[in-house]
Amino acid sequence: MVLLDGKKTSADIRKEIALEVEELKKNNKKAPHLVAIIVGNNGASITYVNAKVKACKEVGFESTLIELPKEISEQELINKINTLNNDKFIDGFIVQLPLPEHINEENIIMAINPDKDVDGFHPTNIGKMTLNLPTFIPATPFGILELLERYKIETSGKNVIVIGRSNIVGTPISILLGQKRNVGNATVTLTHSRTVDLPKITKQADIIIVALGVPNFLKADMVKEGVVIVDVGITRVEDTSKKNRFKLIGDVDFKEVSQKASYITPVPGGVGPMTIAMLLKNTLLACKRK
Ligand code: BQF
Repeated sequence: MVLLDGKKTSADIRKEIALEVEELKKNNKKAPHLVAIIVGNNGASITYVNAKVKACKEVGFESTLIELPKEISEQELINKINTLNNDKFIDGFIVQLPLPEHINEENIIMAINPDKDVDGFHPTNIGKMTLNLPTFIPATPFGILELLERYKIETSGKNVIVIGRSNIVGTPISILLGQKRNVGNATVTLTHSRTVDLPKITKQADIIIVALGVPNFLKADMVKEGVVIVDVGITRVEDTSKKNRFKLIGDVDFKEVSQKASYITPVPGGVGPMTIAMLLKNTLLACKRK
């Protein structure tokens, strides 16, 4: 079994980006500038957004964190987004999800200028992605493609099973891996809560991508020998022995499944760090496109 080491791979990518930023600066060009908006004080969201700001610093990007109160109205948030849309010093921005109940996420995503939508969540960008046109690929699926590429895992002609149909992971990765592209040309099956006899399907898979949010969901008796496993799950559970009081649990029963897998991502240190690295890649791309 080979570990798909997202921690190391993402560090390699950050180093590559840092070199490109140095080049930009040498040529008297501005460093990429990412803005992150966070609404309210959800603990996990704060951790994620801080990780993104820290990663920006590390590669030499400008970054700005905009913290807004949880009571902010949808219209006020849209006004803030419009200011960022029109600010020529900002290359890209993200609105950290999830948002408070009273704000409609769809309306917020649609307010973002697609050219600054480095999360790649705007319908225009999802449409472009689906048509295999140049765009911002959502960071988590982008990170999965990059991880498979760097470990030289063949996807062409392979049987890929995706578990979970979210807009952010399951749906886009199933579209991407079926496309005619470098890491692609797979035969993809997208499974979800209405899927009948999931183990029968997963046992046929060469590659399984699990993005469900159910800790330890995928068990050894659901997979075949030699399978490639990508675990996107990251459920935070309290752990008083940890200095940050939390541990992360994946959707895959790693102890069991790693015995049968040829390649497998760990949690933490698998897809998570790749997500952050690919957000940086999209921000660099947004800057270069201008
Ligand atoms: C790691 C996210 C659910 C909902 C909204 C490194 C991250 C996670 C894990 C991280 C995630 C998950 C992010 C690890 C960003 C990934 O070492 O395993 C980094 O920061 N992520 C997010 O911004 O919003 C989410 C998951």
